[in-house]
Amino acid sequence: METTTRALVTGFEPFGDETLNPTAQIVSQIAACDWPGFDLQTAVLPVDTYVAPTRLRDLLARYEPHIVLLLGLARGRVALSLERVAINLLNFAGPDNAGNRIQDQPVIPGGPAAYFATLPVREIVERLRKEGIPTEVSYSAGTFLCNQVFYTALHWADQSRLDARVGFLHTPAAPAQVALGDRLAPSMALEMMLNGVRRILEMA
Ligand code: PCA
Repeated sequence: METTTRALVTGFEPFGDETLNPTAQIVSQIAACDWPGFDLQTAVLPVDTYVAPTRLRDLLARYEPHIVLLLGLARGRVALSLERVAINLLNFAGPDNAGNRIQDQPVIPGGPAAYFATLPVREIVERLRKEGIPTEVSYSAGTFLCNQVFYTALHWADQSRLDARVGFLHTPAAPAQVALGDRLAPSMALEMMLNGVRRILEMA
């Protein structure tokens, strides 16, 4: 019998003073690829602390994915960073795109302090590095939108008992966004980031 793996991959729109978000580009390229054996859904989430989790919960409820891979930009990271843990804390350094500033609030009131990623993080990171893609395990997804949607998805997986594999990948900036801007930062070619995401989905 043929089995299909339902996978949800999300990225984010640009935020703060970023002119682009490579994760939105990765998601649109992933959506355009052929995925034999996968039923793949993609979305680009708004950087809005109220709208993003609502949109994500809708997608999760509608598709009941087996794999959830959330992507976000983390300018300054030197490699693809696969996050190990999501914490139940929102504490923004600046406003989100709707102007919301949140300090010391839980993602889910009454939820556990943290959830661990349910992807095989260590194995994936080691494999990607062997394949020539700079990748690291990260132990903090921050306290902004990325951590918020990661926690939201892990909470959903825990509550729904669907045994979904949920992970979050932070990416460095794309070369174009640092080359043309005033602030230099490490960057990675979009093509390589795309390959990394593809391999993570295959391994998940
Ligand atoms: N990165 C931000 C939110 C959106 C994004 O791409 C973060 O790391 O929280």
